[in-house]
Amino acid sequence: MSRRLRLLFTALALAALLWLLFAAAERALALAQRFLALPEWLQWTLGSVLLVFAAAGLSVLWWLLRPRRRRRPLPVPDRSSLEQRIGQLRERGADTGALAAELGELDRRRVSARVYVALFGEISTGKSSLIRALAPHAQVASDARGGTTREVGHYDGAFPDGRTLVLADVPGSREAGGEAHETLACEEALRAHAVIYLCAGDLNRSQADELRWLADFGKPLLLVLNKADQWTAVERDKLLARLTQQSRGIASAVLAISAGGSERYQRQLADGSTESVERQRKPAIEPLLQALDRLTAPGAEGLENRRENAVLAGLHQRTGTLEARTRAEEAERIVRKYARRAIVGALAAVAPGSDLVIQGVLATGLTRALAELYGVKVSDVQIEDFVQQAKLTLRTGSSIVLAVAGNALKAFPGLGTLGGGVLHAFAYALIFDSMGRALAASLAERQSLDQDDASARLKELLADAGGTRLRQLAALTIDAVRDRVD
Ligand SMILES: Nc1nc2c(ncn2[C@@H]2O[C@H](COP(=O)(O)OP(=O)(O)OP(=O)(O)O)[C@@H](O)[C@H]2O)c(=O)[nH]1
Ligand SMILES: [Mg+2]
Repeated sequence: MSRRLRLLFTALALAALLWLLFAAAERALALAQRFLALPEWLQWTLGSVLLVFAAAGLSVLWWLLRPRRRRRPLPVPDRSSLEQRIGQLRERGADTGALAAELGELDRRRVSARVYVALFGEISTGKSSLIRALAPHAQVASDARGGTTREVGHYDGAFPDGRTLVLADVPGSREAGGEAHETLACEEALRAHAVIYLCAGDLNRSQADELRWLADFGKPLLLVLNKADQWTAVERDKLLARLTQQSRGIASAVLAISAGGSERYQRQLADGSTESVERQRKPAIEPLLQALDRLTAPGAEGLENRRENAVLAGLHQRTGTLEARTRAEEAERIVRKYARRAIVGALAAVAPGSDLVIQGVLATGLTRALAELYGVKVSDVQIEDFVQQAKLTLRTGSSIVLAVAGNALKAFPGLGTLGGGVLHAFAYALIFDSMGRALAASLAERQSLDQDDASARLKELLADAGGTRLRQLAALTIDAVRDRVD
């Protein structure tokens, strides 16, 4: 229902409710004198009726105004801008091999003009067993132990009418410690024209999330309840009804099948002994074949656009992640460079107060370098303001910095042996490292030079005496001092 229409309904409902309340009030006033004269049971009845009316009005209002989650389509970049971003990353030394390979696979599949269908679902839901049922000649391993499938496998399948398709078996999700396998499965699902989402019961929260994730990429989806042989007809229908409700607006069809799988039973032998035998259950997948036939009816060409969009949207996210990581690594290099310069500057400053001058210049340089890295335009005035504010923060926080530096001298004995001025130099290393990290984090998140946000982060970092960071800074200080002595 559109928002305007909902507002109109709300207004009408409100007017009706008001009218009801006024009418009731007026009536109540008019009846007030007579009301007192009425017997008590009649007074109660009248009151109850009014209450019921008010409750009904409120529930209608709630139904009209209740919050609804709207699906927003994921951003799909155009191919050339994506290639440009990947090229820039390559120039900056990032490993873009996987992203380029994904683009290559996108083209390869388009040219092959074959329909790709990926199976997807939690471990042990019967994906590999279903592959075996759909492609009887495929050599696929299936096992009661979760996490049997470790990589993506492709198998040739065929519809009863002879139309062919490529089936992708993927590792199951939600395996403890199986994040890398899960990523493989997700990427393969995006590359397919359609996805069969397998479950073996009601959807839990993470399964519902997965299904929604696939739908957000515009994947044509079938939600398939496998192992239907384990349920009675009544139970199965109840489960299907629940799954239909859980996947409304997401799955093209919801159906139940038995992929088969294997079962063990005890066989009686002629000599009276028994042996355990494994046999394949007979698959019952007719409804799936029909639904899949309908879903893939447009053919590879007809489904290609949606597939390409999903792959590009996935690549957009992966490229974004790599961009953020590459930038963060570059930011760290910049921060380390300036922290080192600050140490050297602090050791070199002899005239009282001259270190402040040097450090002011360095702070300006650090701010400018980081802003440039994050592509944030900042004026000289903004930088000057920020450095001034950072100095203010440091003035109030200098006792904390000196305390941390003092502790570091004790904790890292190498520092203490270097003699005078080292405490001072280490304090500056800590200040510049904190300032750089605070600024980088703020620029990455806000895409602007937000002084308050960066200062708040700086305060936090100055007081954070985390072990590894201090150890790195101690090593940096020791290096810088030794270099100076040599
Ligand atoms: N009862 C019953 N069991 C089934 C059915 N299909 C598969 N199974 C059993 O379910 C278990 C897991 O089957 P797999 O095909 O290995 O499941 P998978 O989803 O590929 O598992 P992973 O590769 O670990 O993600 C096996 O013990 C199968 O025998 C079915 O239709 N009914
Ligand atoms: Mg498997």
